[in-house]
Parts: sequence; C-alpha cells; structure tokens
Amino acid sequence: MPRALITGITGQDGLYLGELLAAKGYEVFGMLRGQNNPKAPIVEAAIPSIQLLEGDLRDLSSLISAMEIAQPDEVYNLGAISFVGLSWKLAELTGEITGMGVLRVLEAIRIHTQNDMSRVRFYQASSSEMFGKVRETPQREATAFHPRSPYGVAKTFGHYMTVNYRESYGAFACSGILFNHESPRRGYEFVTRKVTRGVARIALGLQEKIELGNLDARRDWGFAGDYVEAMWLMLQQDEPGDFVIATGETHSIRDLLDVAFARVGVNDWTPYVVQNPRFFRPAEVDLLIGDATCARDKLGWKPQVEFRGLVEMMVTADLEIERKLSPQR
Ligand code: F7E
Repeated sequence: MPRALITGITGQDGLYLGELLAAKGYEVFGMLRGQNNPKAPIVEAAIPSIQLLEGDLRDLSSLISAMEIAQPDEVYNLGAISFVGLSWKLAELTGEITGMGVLRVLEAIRIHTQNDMSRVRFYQASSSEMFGKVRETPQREATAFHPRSPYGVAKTFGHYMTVNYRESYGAFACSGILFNHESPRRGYEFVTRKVTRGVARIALGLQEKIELGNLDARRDWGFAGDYVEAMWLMLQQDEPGDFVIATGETHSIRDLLDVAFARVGVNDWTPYVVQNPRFFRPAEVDLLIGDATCARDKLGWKPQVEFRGLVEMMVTADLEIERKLSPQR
C-alpha cells in the first residue's frame, strides 16, 4: 500500500487529493496545525481512513517527525497562506509559510532520507501568480516569472527551491504551476465562492448585495477535483518535471456574475452588485491564461469540468448549504 503525506489537508485541494489517494488505495497522512484543530472533523468526515498528524510549516523538527511517522512514498506540499489579497497585510508571515515552508519540507525529506531524496517523491503546489506581470500569453512552463504580490513572490521562492533540490540532490521533486481552481469547497474569501454564496443568499432573500472589487479582472478558472488528479499524475512519471495546469480559457468577474445569477433566473445582476475599493488590490496580475499542452502530452491530463458547469455546480451547492442553514426559506 503506497503511503502519502499531505500538508494543507484542511484546504480545498487537500480534501480532494486525500479522497483521490484514499480511493486509489493509499494510506493517507494529513498534516494539521495545532491540537484540536476545528477543521479536523471535516477532514475525517471526507476521508474516513485519514491519519492526522500535528505539524507546522514554520517548524522543521515537526516536519521531520511527520516524515518519521508517515514514512511516505509521496509528499504533497499544499499548505500555504493562499489568499493573495491578504498577503500584502501579512507579507512576512506569507514569506515564512508559503515560501520558507517549502524549503523546510524539502529539508525534512533530505534529513529523513539521509540525502537519498529520490526515495520520496515530492509535489510542490506552485501557482500562476508567479507569472504576475506576464511576459507572454498564454503562459507555459518556460515563461519567465514576474510575481505581483507577496504571495506570488513566496510561491516563486518555493518553486525555485523545488527545482534546486531536484538539481542539487536528485530529488524526485515536481512543481505544479496551477491556475485558479475552484469548487463548492473553496473558501468564502475567494471571488468565485463569494459570488456563488452571495447569489444563493440573494435568491433565498438572506442578503441584498454582493460587494466586490475589480469586475474586469480575468482568470483561467478550472475545477479543483480535476487539478488534484494532475498532481498525482506528476508523481507517477519516470522523470520529475514542472507542469502548467490550466483550462486555456479566460473569463472576467462579469462573466462569473452572468453565469451565477442566470442559475437563479436573474438576467440583470447590476442592482445586486456594488463595487467597494476595499476589495481592489495594490497591484493586479495581467491576463493569466495557461497553456497546459505539456500536461496533456506527457501526463495525459485534461480538464473535465468547464467554466459554466463549474459555476453552476457551486451555486447549486451553495443553495443547498444556505437552505440547510435557514430552513424557514
Ligand atoms: O481573486 C478579483 C481579484 O481571490 C481573483 C488563489 O487560489 O488563485 C487564487 O488567487 C480575482 C482577482 O483568487 C473581488 O482582484 C474582484 O483579480 O479569487 P481570488 P486569486 O487572487 O486569483 C491563484 C492561482 C492562487 O495560487 C491563489 O492561492 O478576482 N476580485 N473582486 C476579487 N477577489 C476577491 N477575493 N474578492 C473580491 O471581492
């Protein structure tokens, strides 16, 4: 039975990946921060066979202990402060966890394997935010980086550390450069979920308006369930490598609003949406569109859920959640 250790198990991707690996027959270990983490029951409900370990990306010795307990064949580093908007306010902490955390996980593997790093396969959750002020469109593995947020800078550090450990120690280390990926499990602070939850609540008479920032921002949005499959595929190859994972399509926040409101029968959403400068960012990334040709050719990966299906899935799930929370509606 292969063994996998996942950091960031409580996040959207951690849950989908844990479910995928458990279904494939893996023994799955999830790393959690702090005792009595309130998200532990959610993880245990989604992945009943999960074994939870305590550890912190700021603490190398806790990572070494996690390696010793889990004895993993594969390590997936999904743990991070992942909200870009917050990273300007928590720049130092973002660097510490999202950036230095990657180095600590790599060091923990190096120490645990006594420098024979190829024994443990490593996946780093890199991000399209590394492209930032883009040098070419669409973006591919060879596109130069120009991050535009403390989050993007920290992810770029983690990406290059992953490449560096591959080149220095022969680590089987892969970096997945993932474009935005969403689902009904997305956190409420991200724009897709903020919109789909807001639409559900407006349809049920629980909320009047959604406050948003830049409506002209565009993203390449895919379904998180598809993207974790790509993470696993990267670690099953003969050689490690870096892969862009994306749909190759771009949509604006306005497109997102069109599809989400149409799902509840509203064609003109303008009365329900207000812009608030609070949600604008000090610097925006340019047009992010990924070219996932390498993933298609080498991994045989392609996205299954397209934009409209994704947004409708999220609104449907939020209607159900909000109805349960307010049964009188
Ligand atoms: O913003 C605009 C905002 O916060 C998307 C993370 O998973 O993907 C994610 O990062 C866009 C931005 O995601 C609001 O300005 C407008 O242009 O949903 P988001 P993100 O920053 O793209 C990458 C690949 C990651 O790696 C990250 O970890 O939407 N926007 N109005 C808004 N965004 C938010 N959050 N809230 C608004 O009210």
